[in-house]
Amino acid sequence: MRLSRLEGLFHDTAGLRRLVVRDDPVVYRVEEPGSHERGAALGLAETTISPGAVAGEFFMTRGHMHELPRDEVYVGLAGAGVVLLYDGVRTAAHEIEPGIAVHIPAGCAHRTVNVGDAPLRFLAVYHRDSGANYEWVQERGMGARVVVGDGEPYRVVPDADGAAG
Ligand code: M6P
Ligand code: ZN
Repeated sequence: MRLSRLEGLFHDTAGLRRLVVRDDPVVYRVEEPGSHERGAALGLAETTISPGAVAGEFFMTRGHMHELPRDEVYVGLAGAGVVLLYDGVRTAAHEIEPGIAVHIPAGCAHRTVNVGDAPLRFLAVYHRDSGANYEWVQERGMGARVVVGDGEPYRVVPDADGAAG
């Protein structure tokens, strides 16, 4: 997923466009080993998010809400990240790192953010019939943004409007 396809999700659209003009970096990749196994109820996806930021807002996935009430589990493989969960009212932020699992309850939109200076890799175990609603997040945001910290590794700041600035 190149940065140009994430326009509207980062707060600073002008800052995003400057990076896109320069080299349109790959923000993340998703590989789905065995995703076409016949009859499988569970799917596996491995996502790698590059280190980086747009005007101080760390690189992240698009984020989605499941179409059906389905939960999901992430397990950290490498690097340091934050998983944002948003039910439309409250945002929760869970750290993800190697060997740490994060449970995503049904009914929570989810987005993963790389807060480190190395690639963040994690495994997702999901119900193959979940479906992904990206418009839900595009319209509402995630209720919070993860930005470069002031003396801390990162800060989770409330996002009042959800939309790009
Ligand atoms: C995880 C899973 C995948 C998802 C990927 C990237 O691996 O949740 O289903 O595709 O993260 O997230 P998104 O689809 O929101 O860009
Ligand atoms: Zn999902």
